[in-house]
Amino acid sequence: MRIAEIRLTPVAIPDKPLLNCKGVHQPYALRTVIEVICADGTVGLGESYGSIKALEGLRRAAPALVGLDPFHLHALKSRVAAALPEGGGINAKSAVADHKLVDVVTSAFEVPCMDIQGKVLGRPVADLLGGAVRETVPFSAYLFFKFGAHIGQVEDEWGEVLTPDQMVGEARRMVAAHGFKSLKLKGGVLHPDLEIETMLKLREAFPHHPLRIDPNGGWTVETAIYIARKLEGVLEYLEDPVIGMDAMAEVAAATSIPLATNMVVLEFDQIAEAYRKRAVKIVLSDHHYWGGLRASTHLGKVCDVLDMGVSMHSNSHLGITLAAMVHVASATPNLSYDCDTHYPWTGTDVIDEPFAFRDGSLAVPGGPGLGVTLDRTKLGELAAVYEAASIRERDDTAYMKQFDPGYERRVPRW
Ligand code: GKR
Ligand code: MG
Repeated sequence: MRIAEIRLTPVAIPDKPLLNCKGVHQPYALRTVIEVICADGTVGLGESYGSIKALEGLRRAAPALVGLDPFHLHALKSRVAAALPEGGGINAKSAVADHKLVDVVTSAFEVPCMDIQGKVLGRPVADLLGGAVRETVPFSAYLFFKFGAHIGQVEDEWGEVLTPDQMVGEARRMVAAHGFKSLKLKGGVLHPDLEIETMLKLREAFPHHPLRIDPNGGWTVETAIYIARKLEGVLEYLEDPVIGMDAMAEVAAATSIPLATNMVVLEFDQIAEAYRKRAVKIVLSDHHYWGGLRASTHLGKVCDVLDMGVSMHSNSHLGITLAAMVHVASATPNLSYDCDTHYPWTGTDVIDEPFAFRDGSLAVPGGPGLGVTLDRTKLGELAAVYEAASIRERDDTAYMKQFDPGYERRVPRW
């Protein structure tokens, strides 16, 4: 069995004006839909980032994979590494963390290869990862402060969310619509006292939901310790309160709340330092940059050995990514936290049967492979949106400046 052709389709997904410590989401989030086609006609699906560097890396590596056996995943990685000798990172300058191109591209092609393997064997991808240890995978409601409308557009269905009470309203709607059993707030947006008030109001409104807040390193060590003291006993975990391993270690030493990260531990090489410095108690996995689905289960094992927890990170994404997330989460035994997902904000998809959360969870697709099929009409529509859009790179700060010309990117902000 050999790979005969690879199709890469950049798409633009309509997004909401969601706020974070670096600015606001642009009207579109960019992704790339990947189709790996074997000589016998079997097609594997994948999804990855749509930013310029990621897309260029995918385009440069794809020809090197023609002729590869989709079961040969070590060879896949070496071919990708050979095709991208200068490696480097994929993120735009405005980002605060970077992801290695070779890992990102390897992962992007590993998923469709595993989809193919599953189709050939008649088994779900979860079975290729050791088998599902849970039939359903729970997700948390990903809450964002937000503007009511994009520039030049009418107000969206969520309206403006810029106060603690409005945030409780957003959470109620999210939970009512999808049944989520835990809540994660994207913080670092409002003044710290308002974000503390928000968490306390969420606690009051949802007494039994585990709560998390993630300001993406938007706080100084001093601010983070102040906030942690006010939220002792309230949070399940505190995600990336500050930037840098040493700063995380300082905050960790000052609070009993476990610290989680998708910003200081992004690669296997960084785990030892985080462990030594006791900087982090929970690592967020994400198959898009950890090197793939198998690498994500390896991360689970490493964390298990080090007595660290595993949760799952998300960026704006479509259903192909969500399918992969569900398979790998189901097959990572110690992934004991509800996974993040931006899916409820996406509102559109390229798969024939978009996912619907039940009690905040998704059932592991029965397969074979990822268990999802491509809606070509939708793919064509979102590809046309990409072609027509002027956005080629995520830049939350530049877009924020259109709302507020005096806005400056400051990390930490508070
Ligand atoms: O969508 O604004 C966002 C998030 O801030 C995202 O970019 C982060 O990567 O969700 C992510 C996180 O947990 O840090
Ligand atoms: Mg995070």
